Amino acid sequence: MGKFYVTTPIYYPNDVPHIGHAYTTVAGDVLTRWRRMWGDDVFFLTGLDEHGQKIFRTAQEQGVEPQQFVDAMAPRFTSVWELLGIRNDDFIRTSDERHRAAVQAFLQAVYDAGDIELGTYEGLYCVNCEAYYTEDELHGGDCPIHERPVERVQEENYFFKLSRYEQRLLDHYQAHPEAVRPEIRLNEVLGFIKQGLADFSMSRTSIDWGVPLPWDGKHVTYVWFDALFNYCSAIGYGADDERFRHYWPVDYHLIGKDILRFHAVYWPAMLMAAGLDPPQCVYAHGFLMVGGKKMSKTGLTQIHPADLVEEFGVDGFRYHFLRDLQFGPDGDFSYESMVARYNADLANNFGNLANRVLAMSANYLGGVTPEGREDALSGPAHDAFERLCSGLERLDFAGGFGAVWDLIGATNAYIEDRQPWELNKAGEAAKVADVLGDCLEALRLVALLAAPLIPGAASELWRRLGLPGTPEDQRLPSAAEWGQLPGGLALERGTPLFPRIDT
Ligand code: ME8
Repeated sequence: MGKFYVTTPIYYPNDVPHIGHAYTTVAGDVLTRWRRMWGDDVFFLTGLDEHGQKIFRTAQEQGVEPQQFVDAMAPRFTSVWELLGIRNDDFIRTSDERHRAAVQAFLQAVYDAGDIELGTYEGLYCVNCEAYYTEDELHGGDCPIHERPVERVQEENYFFKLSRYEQRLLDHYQAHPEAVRPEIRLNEVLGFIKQGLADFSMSRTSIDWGVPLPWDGKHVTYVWFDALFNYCSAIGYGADDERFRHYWPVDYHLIGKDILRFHAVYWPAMLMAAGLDPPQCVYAHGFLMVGGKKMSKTGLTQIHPADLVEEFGVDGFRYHFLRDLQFGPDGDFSYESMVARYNADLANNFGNLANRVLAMSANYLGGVTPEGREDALSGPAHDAFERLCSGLERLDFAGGFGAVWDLIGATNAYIEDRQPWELNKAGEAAKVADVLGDCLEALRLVALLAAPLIPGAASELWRRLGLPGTPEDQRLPSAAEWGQLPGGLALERGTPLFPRIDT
């Protein structure tokens, strides 16, 4: 299998992560766990965007040096990712020396290509976005995203000649419409490019917290120009060419729709300027909303992952955000619906099925897997795998994993239909064993296929089925073929995998 390189945005460490950041990061983790099971050479990157005025000012307000400030914040991100079971392969920080060196090499390449020129900028700036706005983009004079006042700034800056890339970007998206997903976001990007692209300022002299321009040390690099390059510096640009060429171009940049323009307009043009390939896919998901507002660091609606994990567990957290919400559009977070879905899907459907099948196996089969099966569930199992594959191919996590829950539903219905307890009363021992053989094999497949989403419960179920290793050690697609649970394994009943939550 091939390489599979996936990134999340690198987050601003001006505050601790909330469930919005966790949303993108868990999605990347589920996708990359899935691809590891296919034997892909996966590289999953996340990290921190540490430069810029926002961080500089926050550090100043706290009376510490910016480096000291970001060094103290970094563990607050990594500890949340560890808590959520995120298996990132690297954690890049833009204040890392490796990043600074790579950005400087890249800047020099773009400068040498003639796409960076000196000029004067005057405009309106939102420090929270670290972005410029025009008068008509404002909402009542405020930043349209943060709803806070913008600042008028004037500076001598270097400019990136974005205007030269209008046609090349349009040609690129014409040839590769799959490079921005979902489609509605592609249309947004095309609309923006067609309005005409202005050159953008890519350096600052007002602060010195950033990467100095290699040819003019009075300037530091504009935070976005520096930040976007993390995707290349982390895989060895300028330091390990072979590794860089192996992973680049990236397979998926997972982002929120707030930073679509940076990723689908500025970034591909910057790459083209240095002779590098643009991303294969920028996937921009919608906003997590709380009480009708986008969850944000400046708002008062922040919810921290650890608070939800305490109540729902890591698997319950991961499940909710990727199964209950659609990955493309905006989605409302509500505690009530999180409890309802947890109880219905995890405690009842998943948990009860496991419990029921393992209990009957203990009672009727002496707690050992049978040799035979009816193979009545092989069709539904096959369907579940196919639909999961095609769902995850489109990053439709809700639909893809919905197929696994359909297999759970089909298994529960099969038990109701075959009534093993009646067969047992009637002394039909062979039939009981065959029916439970189907159910146990279905549980093996549920554990296998749900593993990227709920890795903890899936591997515990795997263990209780008497299987060695973990579901994620298995290779797809062969492990998903029906009928591989061996007879003679010792089963373990155990306590409920997802205890019900009473409110
Ligand atoms: O923009 N709903 O960092 P950031 C869904 N440093 N996703 C959300 C969200 C919400 N309510 N709130 C945040 C930056 N996110 C830059 C990125 S990349 C080179 C530089 C997620 O800390 C979503 O992925 O503001 C969004 O794009 C990102 O966090 C913004 O994080």
